[in-house]
Amino acid sequence: MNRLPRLYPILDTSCFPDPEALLLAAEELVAAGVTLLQYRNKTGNARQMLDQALELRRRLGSSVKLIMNDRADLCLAATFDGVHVGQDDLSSEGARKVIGEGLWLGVSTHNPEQVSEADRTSADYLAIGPVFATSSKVNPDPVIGLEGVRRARALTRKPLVAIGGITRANCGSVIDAGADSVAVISDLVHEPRKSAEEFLRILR
Ligand code: 3NM
Repeated sequence: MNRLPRLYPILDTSCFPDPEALLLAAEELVAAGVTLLQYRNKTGNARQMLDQALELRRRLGSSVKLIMNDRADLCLAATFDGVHVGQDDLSSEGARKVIGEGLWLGVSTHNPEQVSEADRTSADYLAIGPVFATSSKVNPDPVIGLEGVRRARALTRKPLVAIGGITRANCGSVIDAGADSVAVISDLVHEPRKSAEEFLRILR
């Protein structure tokens, strides 16, 4: 896996009124310079998810890395570049078996024990969070703060993605705490292009 880009936007279907709005946001993010995107759909059925994922791939082309949340099977079916699994999804070993060696595997962690455990897997990168309070996730784990990012940094040499409540106002401090990249949902929803350009300028 190459180095992670500083900004890792997540397109969560619950933030958009319809599939077309999500696709337009994706195109705006790419126009801003985004090169890595996650598709997250916690409510749709598999058929809807695959249709939308295939359309994302078709519209964005192959130069953007696309990561499927949770569903290793749909990652393959949609010709995505990787899958991201949480603590309640398929295990990293299970996901790796489905996607094979070549594709990216990301794993969510929320405390030092989970970081150390995920560090021993074949995951290509680890996510740690929530760094700050977030309303984009149902039943989020306790907030870990910048100290939680520093602690995670000390426990793994894998690329580290910080997530949860990260905005243009606080993203610099998250990178300074040791994260390689910031994953963002809400602060990219309104005016995706302008917001992503600002993130990329701050994190350059
Ligand atoms: N996972 P926002 S926090 C999807 O802690 C997700 O693992 C988290 O959205 C974790 O940028 C989170 O709007 C939500 O806070 C991130």
